[in-house]
Amino acid sequence: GTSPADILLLRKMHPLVEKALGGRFTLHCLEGAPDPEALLAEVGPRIRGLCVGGGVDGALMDRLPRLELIANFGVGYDAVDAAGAAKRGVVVTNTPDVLTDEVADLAVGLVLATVRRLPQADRYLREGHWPKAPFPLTASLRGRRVGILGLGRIGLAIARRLDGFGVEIDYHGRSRKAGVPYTYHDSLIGLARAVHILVVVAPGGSDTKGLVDAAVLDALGPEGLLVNVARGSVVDEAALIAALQAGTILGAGLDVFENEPHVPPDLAALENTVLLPHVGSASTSTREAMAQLVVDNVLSWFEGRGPLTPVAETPWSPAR
Ligand code: 8YV
Repeated sequence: GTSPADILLLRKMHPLVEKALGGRFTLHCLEGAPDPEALLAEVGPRIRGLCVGGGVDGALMDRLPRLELIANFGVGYDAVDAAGAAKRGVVVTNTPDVLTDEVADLAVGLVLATVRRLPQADRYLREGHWPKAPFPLTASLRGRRVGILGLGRIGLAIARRLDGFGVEIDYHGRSRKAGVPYTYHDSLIGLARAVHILVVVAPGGSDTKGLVDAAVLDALGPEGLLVNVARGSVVDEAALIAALQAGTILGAGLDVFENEPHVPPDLAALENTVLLPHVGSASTSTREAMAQLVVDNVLSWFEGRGPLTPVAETPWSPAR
C-alpha cells in the first residue's frame, strides 16, 4: 500500500541499474536534467535511496533528509563520506567480490606489460622499427620479488595468481594476515626495500593518501617498478613523475591517477610508463555483475531485508 520510494542517481549509471529499479521505484537522475539544481531542490526532501559512482559529501546528504541508503557502484568508496553517512544513520553499500578476479587479472596483466614493456613493443612494431633493429631487451619477472601493498580481497587474488609465476611475494598492510604464505613487512619502506615490483591495491581515502612517496620510491630502487590498480591518491604523483624522470625507479604501470580522467602530460611523455584509463573492472560481464549488486542492495534494503554488502563504517549486523 505505500508509494514507491524515490531514488536519486547522480549520474547516468549502468543501464541495468535503471532498468531493474525503474519499475519498482521512482527514479530521478541529476545528470542530463535541464536544471539539476532545481531538480535536487524539488525531489531532495523525498529521496530515500542514492545510487552513485562518485562523490557524496555531507552537504549533499544534508539536502536529502529522508536518505536511508547510498549504494555505491564500485568496491572502492573513498569518494563517499561513509563516516558522515553513519553519523546520519545512512547505510552505505559497495560492490565487493564480484570484481575481485577481474581486477586481479588486470593487475597481473599490467605487471607483465610493465616489466616486459608490451605496449612499447606493440608501438615499436606498428611504427615500423622492427626491420631496422630488434626491440631492446627488457627487465624480467624471473627471480623477482613482488610486494603487495594492501593484502585485501583483491591483493590476495593477485598474490595467488602470481604464485603461479614462481615469484616470491611480500606484503604490507595495517595488519599481518593469518594463514597466508607471504612475507609480512610492518613498514611500507621495508617492503619497498625488499621487492623489485610494488603493486598498490590499498583502498583510497585520507588514511592512505600519498603513502607511496619519494622515500618509498627511493627504497624501491633503480630496478624497481610500481604498479597501481587502487586509487591515484595512494601515490604521490609528482614524486612518481620525478622518480621516473630521474631513473630513481625503472618504470610504472598505472590504471589509476590523482585527477581522473586527467593524466599529467609528464606521465604520458615518459617512455617507461604503461598507462590505462581505469579499466580494472571494465569488462562487460563484471560491470553487469556490479550493477546487479547495486540493484540487489537497493531491493534488499527497501524490502526490509537489510543491506547485502554494507561497508565497514556502516554499523550493521544481519542479526539486527
Ligand atoms: C569503479 C573501481 O567503480 O570498484 C572500484 O573501486 O575503481 C571501479 O570499479 C568503476 O570505475 C565504476 O565507476
